[in-house]
Amino acid sequence: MFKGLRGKFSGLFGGKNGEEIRGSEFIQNVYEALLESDVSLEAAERISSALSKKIPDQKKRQPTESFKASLYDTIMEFLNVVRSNTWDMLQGESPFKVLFLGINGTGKTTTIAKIAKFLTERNRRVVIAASDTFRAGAIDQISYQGERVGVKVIKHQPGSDPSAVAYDAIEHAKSRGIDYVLIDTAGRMQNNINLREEMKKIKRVTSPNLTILVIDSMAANDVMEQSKTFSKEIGFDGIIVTKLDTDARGGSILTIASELKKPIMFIGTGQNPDDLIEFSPEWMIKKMLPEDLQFSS
Ligand SMILES: Nc1nc2c(ncn2[C@@H]2O[C@H](COP(=O)(O)OP(=O)(O)OP(=O)(O)O)[C@@H](O)[C@H]2O)c(=O)[nH]1
Ligand SMILES: [Mg+2]
Repeated sequence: MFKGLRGKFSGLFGGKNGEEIRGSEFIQNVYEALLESDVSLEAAERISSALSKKIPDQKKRQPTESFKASLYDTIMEFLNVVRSNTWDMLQGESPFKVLFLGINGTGKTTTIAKIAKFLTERNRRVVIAASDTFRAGAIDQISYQGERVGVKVIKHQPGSDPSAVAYDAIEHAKSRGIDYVLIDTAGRMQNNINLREEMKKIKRVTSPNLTILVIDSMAANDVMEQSKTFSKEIGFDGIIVTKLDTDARGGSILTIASELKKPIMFIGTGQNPDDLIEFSPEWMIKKMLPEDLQFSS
């Protein structure tokens, strides 16, 4: 995880660590390191510009040491924008309804099992709504995931109304004093207007306490525009970034932090129900920066 980003940041001084370089050269190196680590162009520009503000007199040669804390502080500033009080976000009236949205294959269904496990381990009672009635096999998949973590799945026939399934799951939770309803939905391309309308309908019918957008870290840059549209049209409260374990370059978190500005609640680090970590900027920056850059000004 983040090997790419950490490796690029290790090379920031181009072998001149301990010597003197110009501030402008350092900023340029950071900019390139970000782009090579798959940070989007827009985000790389924003981060470099924030860094630039911390480095006066950029033409003057200065010891490399003097630049290190400014990078740490800049990255931390961006990560702080997406800092999440994850547990607080999951508190509210019972049953607390969580709607999971996202484009195809981002990891919604797998993540729901992880969140179900996270909650049951904290002694909360959970039910899952199999509201992806659209994709063949989706109901079997969520049923399997539910079994894996010992959580009941409310389901209807394939092709049935997703909102009706969610409604049933909520009624089930109400009648049995269940704390959380996790609503799985069909993955969809954001350019499909009918499916988008359907998503709005699910949101209207269920009035979720929390709507989570699930983003695949490998595709993060490609889906930024779509995610912004999504944010405008449907709205979401928090983000889960999946597949960080397969993301060697590691720039996606910075892209998301710079462009979406919504709390990142969790990150997914594998295919199993245990592979979930609560997002923390402190944890993240330890992974992103090499050891000799781990200090603040
Ligand atoms: N390595 C890794 N794989 C993951 C992670 N999360 C999900 N996956 C895998 O990604 C694939 C898609 O996951 P799903 O949970 O089916 O994704 P989805 O968003 O529900 O997909 P649709 O319902 O088709 O939109 C599966 O093979 C998962 O095992 C993760 O954090 N790491
Ligand atoms: Mg799914």
